[in-house]
This record gives sequence, C-alpha cells and structure tokens, in this order.
Amino acid sequence: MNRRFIIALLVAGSAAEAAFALRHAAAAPGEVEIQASRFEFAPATVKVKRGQPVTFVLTSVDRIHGFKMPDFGIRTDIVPDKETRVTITPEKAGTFAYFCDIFCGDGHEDMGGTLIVED
Ligand SMILES: [Cu+2]
Repeated sequence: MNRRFIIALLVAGSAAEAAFALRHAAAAPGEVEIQASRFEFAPATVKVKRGQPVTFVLTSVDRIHGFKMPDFGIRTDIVPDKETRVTITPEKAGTFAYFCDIFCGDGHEDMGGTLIVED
C-alpha cells in the first residue's frame, strides 16, 4: 500500500465514524429524548437533577400527541417528523407526572410517565 492510499483510508474511516456518531448521537448534556407513540412515552421514567436545566426533546412515531407536565406549567403538542423542545429548570425535588393530553385512542388515558427530580 502506498502512503496516499493509507491516508485516504484513514480519512474515509474517520468520516464514516463521524457520520455514525451523528446518526447515533446520545442526547446532548442537559437533553432528554422522549418518544411518544400510542399509548406510551419512552422512557416512561426520567430522572433529572434539581436546579439543572433540562430540555425535553419530544418526538412522535405515529400521530400527534400532547405532552403535559402540570407541576412545571408546561404543555405542548408532539407532532410526527418534528422535534419539539421544552426546557425546564426543576427547583423542587420529588416525583411529578407527565401525560398525553390529546385524545389518541383507546389507551390514551394510560399514556403517561414520571419525572423524578433528585437533590
Ligand atoms: Cu393521548
């Protein structure tokens, strides 16, 4: 192998790795991805730290859902093929509910999750 070929391989390798990393990027620090589908949120339990801003990155795989977290005064639609971002800074520790507030079918009433804010 000549040197130019080896360099080309190295460059191609790192580009492929970069592309892979982009496609499979973990949520950025301070971000939590939550995926909505009939009739659940994944994850259904999210742990965050008190006093640290957290951005929920919300997506839906099927239809429009709602995301409501009354204790923090937030609600938004979650629309398919779109990322919806909501940021809170939880100043109180405890366990708080979030749920879908757009009727989405037979299991809608059970579509919810739990936010745990730890000290
Ligand atoms: Cu629903």
